[in-house]
Amino acid sequence: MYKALFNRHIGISPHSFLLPDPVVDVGEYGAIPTTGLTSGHQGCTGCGMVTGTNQVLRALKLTGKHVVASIGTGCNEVITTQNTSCWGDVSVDHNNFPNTAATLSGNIAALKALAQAGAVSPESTVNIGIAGDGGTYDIGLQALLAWIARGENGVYVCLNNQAYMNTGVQGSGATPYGTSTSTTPFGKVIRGNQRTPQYLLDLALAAGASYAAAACPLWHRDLMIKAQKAAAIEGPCVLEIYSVCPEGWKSDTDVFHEITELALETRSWILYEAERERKSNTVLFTLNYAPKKYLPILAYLKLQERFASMSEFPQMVERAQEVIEARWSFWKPVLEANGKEWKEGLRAS
Ligand SMILES: Cc1ncc(C[n+]2csc(CCOP(=O)(O)OP(=O)(O)O)c2C)c(N)n1
Ligand code: SF4
Ligand SMILES: [Mg+2]
Repeated sequence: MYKALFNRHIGISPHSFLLPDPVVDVGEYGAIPTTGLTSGHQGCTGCGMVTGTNQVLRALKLTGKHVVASIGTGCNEVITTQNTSCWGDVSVDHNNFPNTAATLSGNIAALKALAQAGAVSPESTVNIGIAGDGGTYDIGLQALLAWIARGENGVYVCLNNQAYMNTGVQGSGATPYGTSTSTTPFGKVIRGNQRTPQYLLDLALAAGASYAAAACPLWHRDLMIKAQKAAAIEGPCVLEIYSVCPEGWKSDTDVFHEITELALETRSWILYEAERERKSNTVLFTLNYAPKKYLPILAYLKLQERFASMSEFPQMVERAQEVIEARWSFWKPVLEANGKEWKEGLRAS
């Protein structure tokens, strides 16, 4: 196990104690001189993972390196490769559903061999793997943990839309408690998903990741800083991106912004990063955003049909709130150190 330390400062920073120089901060409204996916993708209107992928690619290209991506089966791959590739100048391989981290590893090995042969400079490329939550939390977890254990340099991106969307909304290890999915339907006897979600970044840090961070496309500046840090920090780095999915969440296509804000204000999604100092095996945790409103979870559930039936059962809403409070309690030392009010036992509605 590692020793956990907290950064007293709450907020976004392009600095990392693991890097000699800050990464590029694109600012609030700055023009970004790089490109993401090219036109022609088939994502649904309001799909969060298209924006997330664009921001990752644009951020990585800011480093001036060539991006080599292993993309796992799932919506992100299907919507970008059906008719024609939307990956532009990114070198892409589409791998099997469980294999993203294994093929990422293969690309890293290939690059090493090319560098030894003098064909490329090892610094000229950044290797990434991109997969959904089903491909990461469930079927691809073994490959991911093994890749982290090997300690290779690269970035693993999980586009988390909290279910297997591409094949009809089956529940995954990242599906929230109470969600109605096709494998966890909301019925009279069993009411939606009875399990609470696992947390990828906990698993990645336990396995030895150098850097682990949670981001969302609404906060593009934070996301792009984190992607660059993940590319620059030595060793395996994991970035998890909150990915709104109107199709699977049964939400309107134009409330991307509102849903994400509610996720942050209810603390359903926490923006944070963790950097590991290997010699002392210490992990420094930084909270990047403390909610202004501390809204109850019910506010988040209301905009999404997938939670509609659950909202009618107060004891389930209470349970969902407890899950959030338990997770949020980790940050208590930082909030107290900043003189912020600690909202113990917030009511669920
Ligand atoms: C070995 C294997 N099992 C099942 C499938 C079918 N399959 C393709 S995509 C997918 C769901 C992907 O879910 P997730 O990784 O969460 O990505 P999302 O579509 O939600 O973005 C499944 C089950 C497959 N391609 N390969
Ligand atoms: S089903 Fe969801 S994740 Fe897939 S393309 Fe549509 S909105 Fe995006
Ligand atoms: Mg998914």
